[in-house]
Amino acid sequence: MKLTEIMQSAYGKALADCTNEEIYCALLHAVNEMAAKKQAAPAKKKLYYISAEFLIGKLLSNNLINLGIYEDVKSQLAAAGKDITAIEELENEPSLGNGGLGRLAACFLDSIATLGLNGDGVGLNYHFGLFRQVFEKNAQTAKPDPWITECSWLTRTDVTYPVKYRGIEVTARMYDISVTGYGSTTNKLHLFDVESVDESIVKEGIDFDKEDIAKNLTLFLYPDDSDDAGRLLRIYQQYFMVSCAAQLILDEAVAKGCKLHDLRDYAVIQINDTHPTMVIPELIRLLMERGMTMAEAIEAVDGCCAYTNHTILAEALEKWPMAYLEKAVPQLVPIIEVLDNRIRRKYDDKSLYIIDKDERVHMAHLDIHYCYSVNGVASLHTDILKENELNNFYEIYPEKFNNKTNGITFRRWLLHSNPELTELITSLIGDGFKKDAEELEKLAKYAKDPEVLRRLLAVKDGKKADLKAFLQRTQNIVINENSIFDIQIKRLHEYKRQQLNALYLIHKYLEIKSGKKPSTPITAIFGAKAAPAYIIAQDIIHLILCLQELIANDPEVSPYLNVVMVENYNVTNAEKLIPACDISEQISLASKEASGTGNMKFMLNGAVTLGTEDGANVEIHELVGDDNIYIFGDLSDTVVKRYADASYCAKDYYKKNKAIKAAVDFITGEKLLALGDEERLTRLSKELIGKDWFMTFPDFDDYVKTREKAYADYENRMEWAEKMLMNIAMAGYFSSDRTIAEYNSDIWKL
Ligand code: 26V
Repeated sequence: MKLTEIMQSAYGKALADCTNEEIYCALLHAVNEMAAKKQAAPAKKKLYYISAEFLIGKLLSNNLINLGIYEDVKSQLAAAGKDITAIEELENEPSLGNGGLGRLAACFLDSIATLGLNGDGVGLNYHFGLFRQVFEKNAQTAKPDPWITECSWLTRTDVTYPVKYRGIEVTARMYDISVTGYGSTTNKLHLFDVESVDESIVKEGIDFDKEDIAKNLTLFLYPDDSDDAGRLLRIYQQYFMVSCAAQLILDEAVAKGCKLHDLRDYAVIQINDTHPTMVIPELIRLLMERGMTMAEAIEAVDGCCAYTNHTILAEALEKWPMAYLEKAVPQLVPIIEVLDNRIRRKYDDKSLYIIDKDERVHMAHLDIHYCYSVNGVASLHTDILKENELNNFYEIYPEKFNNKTNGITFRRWLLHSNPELTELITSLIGDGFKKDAEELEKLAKYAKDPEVLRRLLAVKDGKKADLKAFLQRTQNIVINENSIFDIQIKRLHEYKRQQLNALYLIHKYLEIKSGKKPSTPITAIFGAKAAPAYIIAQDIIHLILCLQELIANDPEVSPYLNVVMVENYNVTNAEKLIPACDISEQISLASKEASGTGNMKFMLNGAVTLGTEDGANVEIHELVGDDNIYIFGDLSDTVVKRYADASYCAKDYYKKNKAIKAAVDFITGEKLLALGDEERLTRLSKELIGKDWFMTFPDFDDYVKTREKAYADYENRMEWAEKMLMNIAMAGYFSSDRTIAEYNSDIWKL
């Protein structure tokens, strides 16, 4: 790629005279052209990864890296006095996902393309991604986050489909984003949009008219589903997505000679969580439109679909009232009834039915009965599905259940976000690990090499200084780069237990006040968005922001402890935070976090995990061994039992444990009340003492003890560096290339 020529022909100017905006736009087009040339010839069988979320993050540098031209472009820009990072910053992040599930889908697309597999993503072209978080008066407010600009990675295609609802029909158009594989072929992410969408109906904040489907269908990711109109809109969105996907799948299959009875030889559909579940009845409906009987259509769809479960939390499992489906998509209702009747005729057990006694459709049940594969996302999670949550289904379909431990793409989470560490690794073991991540294990032989360990610490120090500069520049926050960076970044949810971290920080604050000072200062960093309707989650953010203010203004404490809540946590921030981390907080209540993927990103960047035996932490623990991780807390069996016999009483712990009582009382003590909102702080304190549904108190003492041990160990820099190195060396297993290779060999068989 010759940038001078590209700019000359695009703008008739020398590269040095072009604005960063012009360069960004020209690079985008050049990358798209290069990517298009790498499209593979269509193969017979194709994977369709359908997902309501693809949290792809910024694309420019990712694509430059995958096309193998990042360094070249960077130096051509530098020669003309241009800084590639300034150009990268012009790109809006497409936040088309809520968190782990959407980010996983993005990592998977990267690996599917990298492995040269014939598979595309299918989703929705939300005009506003997840809300932009702004802190006002120590509380979260939500603003719309538009991302589509004139110069966009989206390419408008000629593909359009009609989508019918009760009373209205809309036209869908397909937009494509190229997915570049690392040194490999290019695939596609197909995002469907409604032609009649109207951004002008967005009112205050993220409020909009939820009734006007033709105008609002693709405006927002996951609109607030706390009211009926919101939930109904979600059904309209899901049906729009799967109807488009199903029409695309059938068209592409027929174009390749498929006779429809043999659909399974042409298409495999991965259903990412239950959001795309309606693709099953929709495919059946479309096949009937094309002349099949219902029995034939059900038979044809059999063997096409596979389902991934991403949570055991009951409140997160979708159950749509039949009345809603009647209102929005009546054409699916008779099909779902037939699918349910087939199950009722076969089994007595009501817990297996698709439609329950309250006339609600259990989307996960539909998936499990009519998919040929059901997978969990980490080994503990899959075991819990099999033994507890979905045990009745496992008994009848043991052959369907399988585990696919999640993974992350090393191109974004190492090569792009941490080039300094990438270079160090390459200088030691060569660059084979970029394609075969397990080669990282070769690093283990340097575990006792003081020179290597010193270089590793120097890389970490550099990334900490980078983060400091980033936070100062973008958020006006100043942190001490010589402190321990202890980081918890993820969606705010009670089960993830940011409140446990906050209780520790109060405990530490009280200790420092009483004269017990840490040897090395600590910076506790949070990043988290809370669903706008999730009140307690908002209260926890409020508590953390109040603690941040209290400590920042206390000269007795702030030299030793600081709390920082990063505003608007997103993929772009994560890319800066993760490489700078010393201690990775993965403290969910055991059994509740299906996998986690942040834990893997931190490990890969040489952070040491402080965590519970939950999700993929269990597998990290197995890989690195006891010496290179800090594990605390009750095991999932204990937790599951405690829920089953309802034996947990938070108040007993509060009364008996002085440290817990002191920390909880502090929430409603005069210091925080002087800064914060009494209603919020009181509600949170009551919730903890009266309920503590995610059992922070039973794990509190062990958490404090283990966190102190980690801080004490940090003092021995060489021993700590060895832990860092061993984490990096064992991270290869968590490459999404490995995960995708497993999906392909066990499920897709492309
Ligand atoms: C959704 C909801 C929505 C309603 C209120 C409560 C609630 C709780 C959790 C969820 C999450 C649903 C699915 C999800 O995002 N799962 C995440 O998937 C990641 C990728 O597999 C995995 O790493 C995370 O552990 C898992 O939480």
